[in-house]
Amino acid sequence: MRIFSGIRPTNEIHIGNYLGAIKQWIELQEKNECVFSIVDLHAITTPYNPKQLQKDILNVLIIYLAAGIDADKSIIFVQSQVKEHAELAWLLSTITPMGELNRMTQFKEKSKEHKDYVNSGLFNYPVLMAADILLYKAEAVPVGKDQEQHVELARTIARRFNQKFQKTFSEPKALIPKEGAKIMSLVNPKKKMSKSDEPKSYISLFDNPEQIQKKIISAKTDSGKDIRYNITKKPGISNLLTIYSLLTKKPIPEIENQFKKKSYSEFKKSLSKITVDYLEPFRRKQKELLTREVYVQEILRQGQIRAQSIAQEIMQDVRGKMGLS
Ligand code: AQP
Repeated sequence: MRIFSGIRPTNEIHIGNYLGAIKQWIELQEKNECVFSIVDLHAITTPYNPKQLQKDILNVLIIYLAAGIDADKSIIFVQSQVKEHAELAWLLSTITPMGELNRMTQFKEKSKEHKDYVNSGLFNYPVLMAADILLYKAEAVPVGKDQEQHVELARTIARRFNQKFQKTFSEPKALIPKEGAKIMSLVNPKKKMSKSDEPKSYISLFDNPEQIQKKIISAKTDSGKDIRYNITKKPGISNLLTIYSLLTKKPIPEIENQFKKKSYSEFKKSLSKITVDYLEPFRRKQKELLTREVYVQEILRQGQIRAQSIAQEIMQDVRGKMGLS
């Protein structure tokens, strides 16, 4: 199966991005042909600092490598370096009704969040995402729950293209993890953890041990004392239990049992230690890779060549079918 997924190089990549998306990629790359992009064209649809963008791209690459993505097995590349993404997005936008884009939850949320930055690129984000996926004829897209609607739209666009022109694309499906598909904010556990929120609401994969401890200890919990999973009555503790379970691979009932007569603070201390240890390789790898600029740039160069060779062939086919030369 060919797989496509990506992350926006914006702010700091957090444990939600990792548990919801990247963690699945590591297993998938063993038996599939994987294409992982650093989607910078998506990053510029919300406010950003041009001087910071290349650093953010590098950070995402380091995270991919530190998490265990193997550049020999998988294609890792920067979206804007393969021009066909923008071209296919334009072509697909001509078969995408505005009404369908108007329904997209992320557009509504992001337009509320950035009232002075509601640009047409943000509106067309899902078309570019469909192009990202279809440009490689990917069959599956491992993402967190928030991106499910966009993958669904990519399916609709693929189907429409096949009907209107000729059968070209398979309809991609979203691969959403059973657990961790929506890690919540540490400040407001009713809201998704998001990198554009305040830093204390998320754990960055590069946070140092003190930062991790501080954020977990001050994470919002619920009334009562029990360490018990109940998403409606105890969203704060339930979110922390989910993270605990995913990092230790222990089922939630076992963790509840382990902390049966213990306090919130004991549970949080234990979770802090587990998180610090889990993220240690990320910090180590970051230090190492920041000193290996040539090696890192070569990974992106090779990735660009490999991605381009697939994209160019598919684009030529698409142009022909749409009557372009
Ligand atoms: N809280 C989350 N829990 C689980 N998965 C998540 N993802 C995002 N937040 C969570 C998944 O991470 C991947 C990369 O996301 P993205 O950077 O492309 O954009 P996003 O979904 O908009 O992520 P953020 O963190 O909310 O970033 P900002 O604030 O920049 O928009 C996707 O697979 C996503 O599902």
